Amino acid sequence: MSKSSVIPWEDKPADCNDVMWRYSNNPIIDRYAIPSSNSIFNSAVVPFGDGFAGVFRCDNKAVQMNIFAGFSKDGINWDIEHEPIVMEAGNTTMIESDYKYDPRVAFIEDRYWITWCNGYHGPTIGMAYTFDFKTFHQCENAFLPFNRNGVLFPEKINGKYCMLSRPSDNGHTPFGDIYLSYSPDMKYWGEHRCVMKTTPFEDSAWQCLKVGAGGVPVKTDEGWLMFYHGVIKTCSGLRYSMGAALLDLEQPDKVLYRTQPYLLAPATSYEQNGDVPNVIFPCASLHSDDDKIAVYYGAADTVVGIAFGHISEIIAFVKNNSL
Ligand code: BMA
Repeated sequence: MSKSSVIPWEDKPADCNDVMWRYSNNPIIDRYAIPSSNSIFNSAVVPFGDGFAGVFRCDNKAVQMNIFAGFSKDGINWDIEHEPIVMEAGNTTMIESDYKYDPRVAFIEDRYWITWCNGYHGPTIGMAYTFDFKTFHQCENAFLPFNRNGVLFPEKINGKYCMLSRPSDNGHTPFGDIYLSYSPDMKYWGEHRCVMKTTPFEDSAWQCLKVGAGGVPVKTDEGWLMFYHGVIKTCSGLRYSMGAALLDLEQPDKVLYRTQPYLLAPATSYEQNGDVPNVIFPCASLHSDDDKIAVYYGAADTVVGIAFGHISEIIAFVKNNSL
């Protein structure tokens, strides 16, 4: 993701002992922000023009899942289109999609690439590019079903495009590890490598059932900073929290460090209550050139929130609290 110097920001509250903290006006996007929506959550934003653009997961009142473009001057107040994105043909003539959800957006070279969970005989990774967030060109799905959480790196590594993903099943998958795949052309994906698996329950239970990549990894001197979600199965259902890992810059399937404690777990009313309680699901971040980062996350499958941190402090935390 390209850098933006003015990102949403709020200083850490004096009484906060954690490395990341929530925006005091969370949630920033209400579930009914557009007329058709039942919920707006797991969504992605990027710097665009003199402000920001985004792709939003809006489930409608029939609870059909689709993705919508949106624009913002400040990254906090968003105008989301009232109609879902309509795709034109990209590198394929086949544009099949029973549903679309959980988008990510990566600016690579000259355009914005959107990846999402695409309904094609079950969930897999859909791909499209846009230059302007008005016209979108849908490309071949990256993988066979079933797969979710496809997240592109913002640049080629060793001459190839790279994507994280999480092979899954057709339902509420009871497993999930993060893999990496390479492509010469954004169409054919291979050289699949395992990056990161779930943890033993006794080591770090919040991430013992499944893990999945969050937003586009952020390049730092210490490695690719990748936020991710981790899931535990509790007596009353699944609980989704956020952690972070540092991946090797040249060989990103190599995990250098990875959080044992979470960075953010459901604790506020909008994270604990909603259509799916107890979910923090990061899908994007904005970072500045002065060490600030704002992570955008879906809360309780209902609304969107932001959490802030200083990149250097997050890196130190990941290194000092690594599994
Ligand atoms: C996952 C996906 C996400 C959702 C999460 C919690 O399997 O469906 O979109 O946020 O479950 O319900």
